[in-house]
Amino acid sequence: MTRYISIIFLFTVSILLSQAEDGSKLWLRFGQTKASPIHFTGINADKNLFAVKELQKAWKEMYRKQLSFNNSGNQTLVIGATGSKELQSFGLNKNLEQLGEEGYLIKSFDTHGKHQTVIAAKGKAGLLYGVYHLLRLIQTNDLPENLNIVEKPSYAVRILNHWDNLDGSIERGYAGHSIWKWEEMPTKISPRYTEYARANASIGINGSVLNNVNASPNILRKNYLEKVKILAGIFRPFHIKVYLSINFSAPSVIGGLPTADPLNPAVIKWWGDKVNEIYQLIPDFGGFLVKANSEGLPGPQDFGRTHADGANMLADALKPHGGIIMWRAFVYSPDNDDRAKQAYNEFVPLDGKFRDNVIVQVKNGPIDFQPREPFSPLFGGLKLTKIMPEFQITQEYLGQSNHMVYLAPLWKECLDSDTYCQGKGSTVARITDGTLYKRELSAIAGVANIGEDTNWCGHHFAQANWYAFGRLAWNHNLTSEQIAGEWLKMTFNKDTGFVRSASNMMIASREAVVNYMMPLGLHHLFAWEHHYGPEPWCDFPNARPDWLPKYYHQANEDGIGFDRSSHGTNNVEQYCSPLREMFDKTETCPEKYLLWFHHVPWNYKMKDGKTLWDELCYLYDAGVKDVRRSEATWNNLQAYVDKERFEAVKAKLAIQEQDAIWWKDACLLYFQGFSQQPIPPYIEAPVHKLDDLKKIKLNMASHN
Ligand code: GCW
Repeated sequence: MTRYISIIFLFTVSILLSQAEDGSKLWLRFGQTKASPIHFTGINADKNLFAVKELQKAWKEMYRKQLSFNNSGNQTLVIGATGSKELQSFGLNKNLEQLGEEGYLIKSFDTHGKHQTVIAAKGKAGLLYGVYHLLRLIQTNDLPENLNIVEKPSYAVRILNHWDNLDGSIERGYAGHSIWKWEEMPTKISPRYTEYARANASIGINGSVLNNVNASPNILRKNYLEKVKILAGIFRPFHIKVYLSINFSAPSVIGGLPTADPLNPAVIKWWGDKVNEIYQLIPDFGGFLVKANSEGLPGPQDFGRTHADGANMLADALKPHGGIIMWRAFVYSPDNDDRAKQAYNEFVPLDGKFRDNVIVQVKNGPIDFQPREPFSPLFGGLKLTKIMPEFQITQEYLGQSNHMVYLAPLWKECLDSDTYCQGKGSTVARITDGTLYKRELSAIAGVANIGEDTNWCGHHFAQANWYAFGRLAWNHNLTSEQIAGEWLKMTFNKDTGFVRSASNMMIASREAVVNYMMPLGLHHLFAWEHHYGPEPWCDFPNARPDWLPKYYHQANEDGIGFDRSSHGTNNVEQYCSPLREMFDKTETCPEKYLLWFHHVPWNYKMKDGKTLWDELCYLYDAGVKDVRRSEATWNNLQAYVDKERFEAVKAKLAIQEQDAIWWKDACLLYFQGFSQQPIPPYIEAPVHKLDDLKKIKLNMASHN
């Protein structure tokens, strides 16, 4: 009897557990959300199409049954590619041709008393994306009676960069270990590989670089390539290609050659053979991502060659197979003057020297994924070379997996920036998406925030950043609000009031982190090792000067900020007119970049009449208040969110509030030592003592 009861008990517990809202399903909670009424009487499509299988899988989760293959009802869903019998009567072939391999149409037709909804595309990839689009409309309750959707991606390559090491650790990963279980393959294949692919495909991501840019040469060994092949096979139906980061010295480290000189014939042959070996295993392999001569990694300059020599040698090996090289421009050295200028100085002289299957991958800002940076002057600076933005989805410098920071506004700020380099309207988006220079190959990368945590990203709201990256890569004209709205409806709740409040909270979160960490263009004030908390005072003997905060804030008795104007390092000159002139003068420089480009006296008058010091105090304080506002908003939304996720987010917001206060107190108390001015009475007085804050040593070992 007791045994019987405990079985019932276990059964009940397992049902409850399987329904627990742990975030594991991301935005694909087909079974969890209240599905809108069924719109279709049946489906007319080839059962064997992967897109159709994906639709049916989701359908079953939503409605507990599949959509019947039946064309006789009056509300049919038709899915078909160019030339298929299902599409014959709709005359869409011409329109589809213009949408390329990945574009699609979703269109309603009323004929002979029948209302038909057609998902049509040139090929399988487009159909898959069309299906996910339709599912999203159902999930968000946004499916109108008549549809006329035409979609085509902004970027050809929409790719995640995993900084995952072969030992399972993740550089700057804050959601547990890597999801790639290299040791287990091929014996054990984690179900997460498929879930990962589905989640990515559902938002339009079509590429994945599996390993860290600080790459182990071992990834190119046969035993690893066999495992990469397994992942490629799982991703293939989802239209996701695999790419690898390579180590430039692989020919010597694993190939036994005496050199890795890109112009050496034996090295060229080694790479050619290696690339052939890869394509034998993975015929649709995407290509390589390369970090070379950067932060101590090997590269062509070790042999007196240029970045172009290195990139082109690899590009030539990949070219016959259709592969590409994404060559990172993240280069800087402590011996040069201003770090913000170095990538431009290195790469602009090479403009036009890269093969056509090379894209130079550039971080959004010239330094390193700070809460706010102006766009990198390489966007606009490189005219004859393909260039792609690299965004950081993982929050290395933005509170990691503890802070809720919605990143779409940060990325949009970069994409929407006008470089003016081919006149007005030369935005970063248009330069990189291929429209300005009429290029077919275009790409955008995001450094993934994915790990083996149950909810994938560490913080439930960090899922929104993975989602937003994919959606913006697909369509950079979407607004941050639209994306937040979609994500909230699918992930949490469709209630209009809930979506409005939660979306406002998300949108405000980016400016909040700028305020409580590094307002007015301040940057690189974070702690040396973990990059989590503040350490503007950080200094020790023999440290690389360009890795120390004081290199960047330059605070002294006169003022604060880095003079990059024409009186300083003249970094402003790397920007095109009229930005160059605008950034050059304190009066015309946007205040959000003031201390990025200028060293400004403490008593400088800001536009609102405050002194710089008072403004700084005001903004740090505003950041803390913003976080408190988010906490209040979240508490008000309790009724709309399941207990598990509500509590988890609430607990993280409490940490964020404490951290915001920590940042504010640390920065203001430290800078006060230079400004020698009181903290104005209208802001909250510091609760910490500077000496105590200086003693904080975090044990963040698990984070890196
Ligand atoms: O910001 C730095 C990070 C490194 C990273 C590097 C890069 C992968 O702290 O961890 O290395 O950027 O982008 O290459």
